[in-house]
Amino acid sequence: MSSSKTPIRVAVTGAAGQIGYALLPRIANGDMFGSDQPVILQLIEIPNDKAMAALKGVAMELEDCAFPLLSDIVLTSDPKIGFKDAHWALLIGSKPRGPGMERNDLIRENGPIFTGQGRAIAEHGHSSVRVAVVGNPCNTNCLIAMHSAKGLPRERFSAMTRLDQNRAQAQLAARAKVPTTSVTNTLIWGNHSATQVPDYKNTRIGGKSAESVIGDLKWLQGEFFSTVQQRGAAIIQARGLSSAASAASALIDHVRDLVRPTPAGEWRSVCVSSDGSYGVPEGLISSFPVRADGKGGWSIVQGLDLDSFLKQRLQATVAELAKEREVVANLLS
Ligand code: NAX
Repeated sequence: MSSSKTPIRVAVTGAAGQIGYALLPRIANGDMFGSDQPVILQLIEIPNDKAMAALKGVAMELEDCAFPLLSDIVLTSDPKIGFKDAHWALLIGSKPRGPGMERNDLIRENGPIFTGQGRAIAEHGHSSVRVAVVGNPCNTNCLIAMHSAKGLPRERFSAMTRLDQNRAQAQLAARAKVPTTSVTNTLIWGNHSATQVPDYKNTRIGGKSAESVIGDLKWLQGEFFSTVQQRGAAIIQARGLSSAASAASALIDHVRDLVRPTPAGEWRSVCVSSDGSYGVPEGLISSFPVRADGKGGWSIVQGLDLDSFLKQRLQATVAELAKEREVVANLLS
């Protein structure tokens, strides 16, 4: 298949990592931007021989797939080159948590990566560039990149809770013994962390509240909550490695659904800069029910009701986000 469309330039950091390996063939196959939309992959890794050799190997495999939509591949460790004219910047690369490292240490270690990348995206990206952050802690890394990308509107930045949404959708479908397609408007609030809040009240099964269809509040507030919150750890336990195929698939969903208009009456879980909705302090990158307009804009769905359990959990996850913001306050000037 050939296409007369101008290629979309997609910059991907951490491209030689696990998620990159599962993600890049799917972008090149048209899963993210459509089956008639050519892409140029601009792959960014750290400047060390091992990482760059691995990146070269990934590029060789992409070539060997002979994807009709893959117009070009750029390999670099220089963010200026990697983000040049990029329409989308997918920030996946970050340092993993080392032995004995606390969450705050990880936040401090990774922060500077996202200041540099935020600046480079603003300076070298396409004037319409949009950014999706996956590298953890993704909400706070996104906050740092957003603050560092001087001149870029806040609306261009998002972080990913789509994997959590998809996990919650699968758990509810299994419990209700329905196909995953019967579970709609699945909603995650707050931080992409163990404090995240899967909302059983506003998520629907067959058009009705999941709470009423499942009919077991104890399960929803107990096992359902902890399964979704701890799913990442359970995958590591089982596989010896963190989620990669499902994370890549979620990122495909995340970007695709920000590009296309959201169907009437629906929303998707996306971490965006808060405007104060639902009591989330202004400026925090928190997961909300989001609708996309298909023209690059989005809005937070208003007026959803939460019960006292969900409200209290939302406060706790937002308090965690506020604390993370304090830890990196020096990077947000
Ligand atoms: P890997 O360790 O397999 O790959 C990370 C890659 O990033 C490595 O190749 C490394 O060299 C590269 N890298 C590190 N710093 C970089 C920099 N400054 N510029 C460019 N590249 C850089 O990790 P992987 O399993 O692919 O996971 C990547 C990130 O996604 C991790 O931070 C992980 O915690 C996070 N995740 C986020 C999820 C989410 O839902 N938001 C879910 C999956 C995943 O856990």
